[in-house]
Amino acid sequence: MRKIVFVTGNSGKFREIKAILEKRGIEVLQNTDGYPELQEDDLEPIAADGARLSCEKLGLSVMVDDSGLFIDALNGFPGPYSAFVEDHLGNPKVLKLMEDEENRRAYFKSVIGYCEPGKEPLTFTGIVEGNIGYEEKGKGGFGYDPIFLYGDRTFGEMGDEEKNKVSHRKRAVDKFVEWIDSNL
Ligand code: ITT
Repeated sequence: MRKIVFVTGNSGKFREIKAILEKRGIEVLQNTDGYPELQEDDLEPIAADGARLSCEKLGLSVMVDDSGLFIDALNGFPGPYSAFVEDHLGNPKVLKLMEDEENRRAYFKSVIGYCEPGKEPLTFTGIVEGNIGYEEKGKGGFGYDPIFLYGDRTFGEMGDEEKNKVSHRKRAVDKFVEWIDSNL
């Protein structure tokens, strides 16, 4: 079985990627060393840089996932600051910011960065569109899942199996696997 090291401290991301890649015959090993994140508006350079730094440090081929929630009415906030906002404000305060907004549109984006020793990093992007709910619903998933409506249910109400069929992360992983299948 092919193996890949995934550098992340986020157990929700790890659980999802592991389940998605296992179905494609790839075993995922978690490394929690972390890496300093670039401050950028786009996730692609953050993921590429994180993959390159981790690869150089570990001397191994590695993947990372940089992701975030982009809310239309808040001009894309929290976007690249999603982890900080989730940790310091949490879903109730994000809902509060959205209280008077009729435009509930939002999307999740996941960028997988992959780097092999001595090579330039590659990125694979996945997006899923949805809406911000008016209250938290569901106990599944992690992070913003209880406030992200996909159709009439939140990702938090769906559970991993169902979320992993349509999520931004699944869409990014599909592109990554396509690349693996034709290049490795
Ligand atoms: P690593 O960098 O160690 O992988 P992190 O949690 O710091 O973990 P990010 O910098 O990519 O990762 O932050 C992304 C944040 O966006 C994450 O902490 C969640 O709050 C949120 N997020 C990303 N994907 C999500 C998803 O599928 N469901 C809910 N929230 C998500």
